[in-house]
Amino acid sequence: QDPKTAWWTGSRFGMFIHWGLYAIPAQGEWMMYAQKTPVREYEKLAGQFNPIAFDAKAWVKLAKDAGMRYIVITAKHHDGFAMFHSAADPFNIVDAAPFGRDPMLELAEACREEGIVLCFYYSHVIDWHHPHSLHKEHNNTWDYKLEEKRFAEYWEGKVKPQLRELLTGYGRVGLLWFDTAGGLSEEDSKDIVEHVRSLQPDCLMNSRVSHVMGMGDYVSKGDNEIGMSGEDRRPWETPMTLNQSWGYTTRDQIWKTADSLVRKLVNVIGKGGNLLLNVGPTPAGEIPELSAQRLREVGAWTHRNSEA
Ligand code: FUL
Repeated sequence: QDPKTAWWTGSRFGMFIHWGLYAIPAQGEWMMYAQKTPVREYEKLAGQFNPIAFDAKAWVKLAKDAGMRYIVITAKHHDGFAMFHSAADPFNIVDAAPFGRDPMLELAEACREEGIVLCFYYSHVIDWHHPHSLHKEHNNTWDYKLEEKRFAEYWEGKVKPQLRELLTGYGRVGLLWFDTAGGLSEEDSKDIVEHVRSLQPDCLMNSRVSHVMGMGDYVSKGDNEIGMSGEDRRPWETPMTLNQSWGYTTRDQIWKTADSLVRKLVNVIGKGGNLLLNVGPTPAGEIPELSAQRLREVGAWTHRNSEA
């Protein structure tokens, strides 16, 4: 057992939070891409984003009640909007939205008080807002031309500076959850891993940091996929949603029951993995009551059975 990953493998159960501008149209976090929304149009959502009901303490308390030990929240998803104050790009919640608060700072403080480990999701390759991000397939081709891409401008000008901000301004970051690395070169993959290590040597990284085999400190399974194959002994985690989408949506009302969630949790833990269970907060900043209720039910079951 690697001492660096011990806190994480011992945690077993974490809260995943997909929260961003995409909560406003409420059609999931891929909406911008699916509808080819022009950047100038999408930016208008920031002008409306004012989640005044956001209460970091309440979210952390809910995670705790559910029996979760760490929180992974979208600091930046594929739409490129930073949910933290960023000097590297004004397209962020403090500079571009009327809200004017940095929810990541508030969460960091609430987590510290409650002994929950705060972690950040960061979409390092897909970024539909930035003119120079470049992914293998999912690019913003309605605003930008592929042949005009200068990837280094995105990498050095946004990704690395923003990671530096996240790793220097919020205290200890338990792990960085990277995603959809399609097309990232081996050289850039190593570069980002070294960058993170130089800033917080103990911060873990998931395997989605790169498609180059064996990178990352643990294996992120496919979405909702449980278990490792063969004799692979690396630590692993299943990311799972309560319904069928990650970002808040009013369309998807197919919810897993508390009973089914408990079985999935036991299944994952029994096979030696971690479960990262997702909630999608509303544009007002609240975790939908039905999701909160499910998590509390799972927590109640866990508490009952750990006392017995
Ligand atoms: C996927 C992303 O594209 C989804 O939007 C979501 O974040 C999921 C956890 O990972 O690869």
